[in-house]
Amino acid sequence: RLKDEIAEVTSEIENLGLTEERKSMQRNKQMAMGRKKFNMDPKKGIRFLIDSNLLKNTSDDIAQFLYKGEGLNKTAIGDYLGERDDFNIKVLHAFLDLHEFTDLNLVQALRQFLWSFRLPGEAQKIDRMMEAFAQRYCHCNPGVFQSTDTCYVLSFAVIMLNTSLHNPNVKDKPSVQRFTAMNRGINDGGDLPEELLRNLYDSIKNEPFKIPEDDGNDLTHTFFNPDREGWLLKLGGRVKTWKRRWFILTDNCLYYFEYTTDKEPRGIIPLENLSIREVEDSKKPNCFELFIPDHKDQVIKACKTEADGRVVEGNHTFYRISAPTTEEKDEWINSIKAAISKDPFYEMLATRKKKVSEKKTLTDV
Ligand code: 4IP
Repeated sequence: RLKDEIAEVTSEIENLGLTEERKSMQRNKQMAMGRKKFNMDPKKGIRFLIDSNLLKNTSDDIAQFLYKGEGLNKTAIGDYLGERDDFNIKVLHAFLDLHEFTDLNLVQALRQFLWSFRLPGEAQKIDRMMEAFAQRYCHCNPGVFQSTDTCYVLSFAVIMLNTSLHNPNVKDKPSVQRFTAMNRGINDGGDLPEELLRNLYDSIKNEPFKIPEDDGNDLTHTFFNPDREGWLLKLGGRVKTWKRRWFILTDNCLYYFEYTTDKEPRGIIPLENLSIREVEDSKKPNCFELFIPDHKDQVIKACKTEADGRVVEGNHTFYRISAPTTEEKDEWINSIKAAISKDPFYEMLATRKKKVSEKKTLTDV
């Protein structure tokens, strides 16, 4: 009987081990799925991991997950940390608390920070992230700068210096003298020690910043082309279906993607000759429209990808787009307006036109 009992207990223990093993396999599977989802759409991925009890719904836990970054795409991390939601901002700060900057100079700290995710392209996101960075740096190194603003301004100066020194398109390379002169008076009116600036300059000159997933759309690009990106709903051209798409505004074009990490856009809308206006839609809130002024039936020059992968011309006489909130609608409208009027060709033409009209009035006189 004893033998039987021992056999029974042994098999029970073995089974227990098996179910534990199965459970952990199941967890790993769920985790891998969560990471995949996160890389395609960070918010959905986090939601999934929380719902599967693999992540606690606290800013600290999520920050840890992003900081470890195992299997996570750094563009997706940057996208999540850059969001303007109060909760995301809390995660951003918790994420920075995990960075240890004590006794690092600003360049060393920036190297660490800029390697932990990929900075998004949108100016406001960059602003929030660099502000959080400056706060953390000053907290770890009290007394180095008069204020976090000084740290913020100098961080940008250093990133710009990196671009100027290492981007082959920038012909005029600043000297250390120019760099120190450019940063005069930034320490709340006073000067920073020359040695500090010289060290930062040398460090950048000797070794450029390493940018994660450098696909040509790096910091250099980011800082010369501040733009906007985010989820929007777009109405179809011939078939009027609303699709959630990830939009990126850059180089005077609007690109839309199915997922944040897609390399190929589903569509490209050059903004040249287009105008933008707010519109009411009976089905969707916060709408705006891109259209050709005075040519309401003309098809807008744009390209799109068909279901079978072919790239063809678009069919839109207008692009109707819905933003998630009124604020985002206003921000998109402003950014697109700025992008349209910032077109260098437009500017050139406008100056010429002005010159011509001035000359014209002179001859008229
Ligand atoms: C499609 O509807 C999508 O809305 C497309 O958007 C849109 O292309 C198509 O417009 C529209 O027919 P279904 O998927 O329901 O068929 P997306 O490409 O973002 O998926 P656009 O030009 O808006 O990209 P037409 O014009 O091809 O019908």
